[in-house]
Amino acid sequence: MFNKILIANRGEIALRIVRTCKEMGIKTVAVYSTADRESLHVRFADEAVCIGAPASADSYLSIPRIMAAVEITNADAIHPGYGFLAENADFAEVCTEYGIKFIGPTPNHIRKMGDKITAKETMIAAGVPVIPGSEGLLKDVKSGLKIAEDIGYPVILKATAGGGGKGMRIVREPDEFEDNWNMARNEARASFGNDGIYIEKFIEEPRHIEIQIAGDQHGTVIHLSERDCSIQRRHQKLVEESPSPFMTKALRKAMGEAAIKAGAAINYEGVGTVEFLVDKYRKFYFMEMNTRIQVEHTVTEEVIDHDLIKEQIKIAAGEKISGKNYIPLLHAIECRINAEDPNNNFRPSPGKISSFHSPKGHGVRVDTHVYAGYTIPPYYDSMIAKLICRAQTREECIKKMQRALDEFIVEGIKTTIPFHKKLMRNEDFRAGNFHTGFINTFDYVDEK
Ligand code: MV4
Repeated sequence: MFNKILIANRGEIALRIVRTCKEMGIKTVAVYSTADRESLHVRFADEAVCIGAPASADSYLSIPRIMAAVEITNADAIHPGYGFLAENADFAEVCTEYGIKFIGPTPNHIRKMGDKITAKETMIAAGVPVIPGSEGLLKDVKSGLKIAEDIGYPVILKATAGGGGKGMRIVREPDEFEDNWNMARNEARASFGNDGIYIEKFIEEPRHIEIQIAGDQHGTVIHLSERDCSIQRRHQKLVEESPSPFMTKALRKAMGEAAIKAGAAINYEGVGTVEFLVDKYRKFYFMEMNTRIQVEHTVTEEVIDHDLIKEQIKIAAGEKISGKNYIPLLHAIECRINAEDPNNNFRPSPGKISSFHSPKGHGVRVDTHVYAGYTIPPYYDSMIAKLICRAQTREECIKKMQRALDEFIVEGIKTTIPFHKKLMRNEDFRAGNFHTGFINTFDYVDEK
């Protein structure tokens, strides 16, 4: 087992990792930018090293600065958290060259899944269902039009370097093809420096359901059930839950098996997530694989009663996983509390938190690095806390979430708490009747 883990991240996830390390008897090193001196991840780690200026490029994204912190603290492993360098294959490679264990998959796994066309080809070879579309990149408008004709409109153009919706265009008829093709290419080139585009049948009103998997260094891959992440706004998840209200026993079995196939095909090491689109007929299609721990891993932890960060660390240290798959024992929902103004297009609302009271009680979990008197810096993402509730049933879980949201007091800044209160009262949400377009039809206006 590791002696000392350096956490190459900030905020709630850095604190989340510190907590598990403490429980495992592993020493921790926090790194922080000058904007993050007062964050709880810095306070609770055994050691802390300032690695630079607030801008991510000068601190949390700077490989040389992080490796310097590893060297002076003598850490033997790095946990990258999510975001920043978590899916940077070059960083994982540098770690290996330094003899430092990167807690996550190999550089090869990261590269394979980071390029969407390569990921899709790998899934086809593994026998995982994928969305009908082009084989590989589109060569030109003419061949694109031909494929669109074959698979039938509407179609969607996607950037192979993409993710998060950038470089994505829906095309509803042949007349619109060329303009959308040009826009997708330009956006992809500007965002990723790679204008490779592929085409797929557009799935109408899908659900986003993802399967958590884990693979060890001995070839075992398991799944840990699903999360429904259909409640998103502009490709930012707002609410996640497990089990999915759309799930059936048969669908979970089929999706679980497909996710295991996906992981086994690449000999996956670490925890990862296989994302699927599920249509209204419960047909499911591989979309992407995330090779990191995700923000919403907590809902899985709550429903299967397992610490996923601990699993990551044990896998990285070479331990075997049991080989058994997991099904949800309870229901859990996570609401992301962001420093954003939901009345103002979710505009970021950084600043000083004048008062902060976190909900408590049975079945309520709050993961956060903030507190009363803390100033949210404007440089990073706006998530300041995750509120996770769990109960025996979805109905009880929603009631508990409503109670917990009512108890959650954050003053001095705007937050997404009122948005979540309204969502929890929505009839369609309560009935489990929603898809990825739900938020576009849910118009949030303030309570008062
Ligand atoms: C799709 C799709 C419909 N059909 N692909 C959005 C982000 C990117 N990772 C893939 N995305 C989508 N791909 C086909 N063939 C609809 C989306 C999509 C979406 C997916 C998951 C969660 C939210 C979404 C919101 C809009 C569009």
